[in-house]
Amino acid sequence: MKITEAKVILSCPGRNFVTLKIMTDEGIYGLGDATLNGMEKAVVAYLENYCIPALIGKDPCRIEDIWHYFYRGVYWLRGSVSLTAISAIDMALWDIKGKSLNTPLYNLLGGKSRDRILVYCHANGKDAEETIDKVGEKISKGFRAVRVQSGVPGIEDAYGVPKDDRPYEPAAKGLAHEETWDTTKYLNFLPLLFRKVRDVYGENVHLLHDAHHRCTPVEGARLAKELEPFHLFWLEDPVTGELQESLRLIRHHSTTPIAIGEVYNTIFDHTTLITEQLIDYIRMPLVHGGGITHMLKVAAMASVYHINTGFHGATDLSPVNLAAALHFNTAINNFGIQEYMPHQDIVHEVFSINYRYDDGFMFVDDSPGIGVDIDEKKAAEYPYEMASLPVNRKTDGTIFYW
Ligand code: CS2
Ligand code: MG
Repeated sequence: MKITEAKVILSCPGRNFVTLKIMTDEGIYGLGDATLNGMEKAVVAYLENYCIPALIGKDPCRIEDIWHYFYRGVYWLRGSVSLTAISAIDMALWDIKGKSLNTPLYNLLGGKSRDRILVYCHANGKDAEETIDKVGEKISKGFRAVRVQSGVPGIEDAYGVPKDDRPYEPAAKGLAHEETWDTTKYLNFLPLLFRKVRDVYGENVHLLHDAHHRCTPVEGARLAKELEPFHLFWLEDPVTGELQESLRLIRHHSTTPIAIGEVYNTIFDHTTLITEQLIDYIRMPLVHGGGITHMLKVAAMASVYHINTGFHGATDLSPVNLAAALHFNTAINNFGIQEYMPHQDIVHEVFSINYRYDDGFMFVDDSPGIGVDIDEKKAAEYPYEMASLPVNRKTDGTIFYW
């Protein structure tokens, strides 16, 4: 089999998505998610100008070799843009392989280790009261695990809380708008919030929280310690993961499970975290983490250190990524949990999906390959609209992590 053509489909059904389509001389094609929220056109440019010309003529069955061609074969290693492009190529090649063998992707990864995938949803409100109500709404919909984010008194822009009733989408049209942040107010508020949530709903629901890179190591250690009595399923991104050893301080002070890595893009971002068991869940998703080929290696290394997966699954990762993630989660032993933010209905005008949610779990069907398709004609009806993630400043004006 030979790759004869490949194209990038950039479409904006409610938000921007980048999809790579690789075609072969046997009429089989594969899809890969190449979406990088707020940087979409950088990935498009890299794929169109550098990757696709090099793909033409290659044998799509040589997945491992092609992965290394675009990783080790490229002098300038790593980075979100290049790894998102490699991830899309890898997903598309696995999709082709599954279709050519007429078998679902999970069968190529060792077959089923489970029949249903535990997911967590988002509950967020402008204040503690509204957030607590939202948690109850999600529990009533069968969710066993709920991520709890809330507005914080005295902070204008808390992460993860939409400003209106529309679904939460952090990237706003045009250039980045600026937000302000106050860690002290956040740290003083959060334990009170989780005390209230546990008082109302008890211990029989998994609670998660995303600190979204907003603490210093000692602040992260304080937060993890003060949340210990509320038995979180995980505290996510307590600190920025750039300095892996900064997680040692948090680990030293708390047994609150830690999840990190949605902004990572290779196994090398994790080596200290894994070998020193500084984390409990790996968040790096297929679309930004080198695809199936690389994530198999990351998951295998993590399994030796009792670390499970917990894939990022926000709505700025496309249905192609979500379906591939569900296959991956179906097959590997050290699966932890999958983030599930349902895409808006308009997205399903462009992408036909092969997965469903039911009573706290997700299920992917037995369609060959990944199992998602894209309607290119429909995709063309939603042209790209530039959108940017916010830029964050502390209240004194200092640029900070968003
Ligand atoms: C968040 C994301 O889902 C999460 O855990 O960290 O919503 C993240 O803010 C967005 O994916 C950024 O595009
Ligand atoms: Mg996150």
